[in-house]
Amino acid sequence: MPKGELPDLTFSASLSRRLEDAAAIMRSHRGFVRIFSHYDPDGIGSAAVACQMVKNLGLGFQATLSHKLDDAMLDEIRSSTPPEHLLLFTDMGSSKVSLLDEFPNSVIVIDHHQPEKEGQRIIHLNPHLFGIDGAREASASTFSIGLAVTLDKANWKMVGPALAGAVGDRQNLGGFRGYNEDLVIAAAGRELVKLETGPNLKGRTIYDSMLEHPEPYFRGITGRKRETSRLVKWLGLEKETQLNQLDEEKKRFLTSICAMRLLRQGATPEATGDLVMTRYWIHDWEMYADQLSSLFNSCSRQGEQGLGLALALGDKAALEKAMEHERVHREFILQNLRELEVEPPKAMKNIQYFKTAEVNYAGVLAGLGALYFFDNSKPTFGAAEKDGALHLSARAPRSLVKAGLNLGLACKSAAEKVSGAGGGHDIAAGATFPVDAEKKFLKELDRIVGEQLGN
Ligand SMILES: [Mn+2]
Repeated sequence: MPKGELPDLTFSASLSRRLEDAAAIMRSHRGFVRIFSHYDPDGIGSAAVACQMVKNLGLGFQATLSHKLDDAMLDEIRSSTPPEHLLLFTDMGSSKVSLLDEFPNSVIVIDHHQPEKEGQRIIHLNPHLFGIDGAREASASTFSIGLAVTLDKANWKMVGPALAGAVGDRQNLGGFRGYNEDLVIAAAGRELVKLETGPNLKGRTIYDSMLEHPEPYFRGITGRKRETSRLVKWLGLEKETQLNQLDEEKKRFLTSICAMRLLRQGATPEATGDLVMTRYWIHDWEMYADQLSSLFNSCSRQGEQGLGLALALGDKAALEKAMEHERVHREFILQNLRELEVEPPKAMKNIQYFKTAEVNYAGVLAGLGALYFFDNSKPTFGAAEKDGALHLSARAPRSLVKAGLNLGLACKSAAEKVSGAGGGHDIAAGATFPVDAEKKFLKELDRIVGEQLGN
């Protein structure tokens, strides 16, 4: 790189050609642009990048975020969009290439899900088509940056929301790799992003992190003002101290104390392992990419993906509102986890089980409890009642899965015994069944889990 020049992304010859094709279509376009994206953090990040690049071209646009792109929605788009409008799909579209190819409009798809095929008429930007692993190395939002900066270097400023999108798709676990890593290195060279390795504390200050954030969860501390103050004082820190104000030695000390506490309270090895990670500080946002991602997520959870998009585009009022949503969400979780400390899940022979009031939170609570302080020797099942049915979420530490546990299969067979339905992964699963079958279901579940674990 010549001196004084800012670092850039470099692309393979074939990707570079495709990006130039897409850029040429966008530059020569004179009409309206309709943007369609997924409603989750990666979809929000991609839509924000798309909106910004279209805006920079001086084009009018409208963005729609939705849960999925099915044939009915495509029909609706086709019949409601004049053929001279440009259609831009992000974080969706790769599974609908055949249908999109039949559209009279110019269509650009930026997606990272397994593509149905490459297509003829549409411009299809999907990492899988260019030898990049779309599951781990590029998300729709980070891949969108490729086109955005091909069009205009000013679009580099959208790299923060893009990284937040990739974090939402969990591509940061173990550090960004491949395409994402190249993007982060270039963004760091442009002083947009700073890489930091340290304890994964999510609050503005260390005190806030310990008091208000359920991850990592410190038994007897998190969610309790007096205890948090005492610990922060004992650590030799002020209430206002921020993580990135600590020197390396203080950071190491803090990390080891956190790790020790987690070990002592019986947290799983994965919880202690996740304590230290590489995080991506976004200068323009004055927050880490994972914090921005979690704000996007709280908007989606509330069904307010439009708010998420406004936030991603830098709207300060949207930021305030999203932070408020997130605070309410965290408080509910903390209150329930504190209660579960006092009244732990009921232990059966091979499983543990608790009930909570909110259907949408049974899985989160089961997951956090299992990770941080429940009995590690049994899988956790959390349930909540809704409309005469029990909705149950199952979580387990990795050690039990290694020992033969398969929660998906266990939930499926136990639910079938009581005319319910269940399934999922070995490590996380769920089931739904009639409320009055609770006892029978649990007995069956306990038996199956015992069998799987050879107890
Ligand atoms: Mn995605």
